[in-house]
Amino acid sequence: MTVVKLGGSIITDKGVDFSYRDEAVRSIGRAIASTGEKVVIVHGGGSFGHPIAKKFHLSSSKPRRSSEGVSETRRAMFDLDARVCDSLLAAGLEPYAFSPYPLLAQAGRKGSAWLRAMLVAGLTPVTFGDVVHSKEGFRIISGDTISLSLCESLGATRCIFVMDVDGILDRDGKVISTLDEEDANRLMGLTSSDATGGIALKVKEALKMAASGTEVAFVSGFRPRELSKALKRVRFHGTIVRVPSRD
Ligand code: ATP
Ligand code: IP8
Repeated sequence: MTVVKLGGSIITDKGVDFSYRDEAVRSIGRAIASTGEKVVIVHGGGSFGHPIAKKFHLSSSKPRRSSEGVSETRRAMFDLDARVCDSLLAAGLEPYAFSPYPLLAQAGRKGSAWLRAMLVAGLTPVTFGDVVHSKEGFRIISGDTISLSLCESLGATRCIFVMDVDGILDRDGKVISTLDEEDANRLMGLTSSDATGGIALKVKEALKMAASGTEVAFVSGFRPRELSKALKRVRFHGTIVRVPSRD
């Protein structure tokens, strides 16, 4: 079972508010469908969720007492989710959209039994970065963090992060084919203007996944053939994460 995180950078143009990339998501959907792999899809906020979250000062790092902007941000995410599901349906998948909140509130493998049942029935569960509430207030939970939780609760073999670039890039813009801890530490210092921490959060969550035994890959959604290869676990153009062995 594989968790696929569709980054906001591939499903939308993050430089243009509310710009959805239908054809890119369809070709990603076709690539997934052609492999026959069991996949849970998580998508990010891109140019739908992030600009609204930013407008209302909602973020993953600082919870806010006020509920201002919560409905608007979720509205944008549900709008984006409907578009993603339409594209996946057109690509031959049977998406089953759900809000991640109840699943996150019910941690552990037991809480995800229904999700497993959906996979067995041939559906493709689809969820997304969301706004959640805890005793400190409202905050954004990134699709990257949700992907980590899902990998843990489902015991996923793999997580594939799909973005608008070919993988994790070095200082010269070249793809790092195998990301080690040193590369990761450097990237974790990078800042981002979006609501959830950009590439730094992604790498942080990827390292946690890899440390608990999930294979992690980064690939471009503009190269659906490479995504198919990553799903089939054959050599692909992109990045894999290597963590030092504990012995
Ligand atoms: P969203 O958070 O909206 O779901 P996403 O998951 O696609 O989007 P981003 O947070 O936008 O992820 O991070 C991916 C972006 O980070 C890429 O579009 C790329 O331009 C940028 N980036 C910055 N530094 C790097 C790097 N060293 N390697 C790869 N991408 C990088
Ligand atoms: O784009 C953020 O999820 P991400 C979701 O995966 C919202 O970090 C609501 C902005």
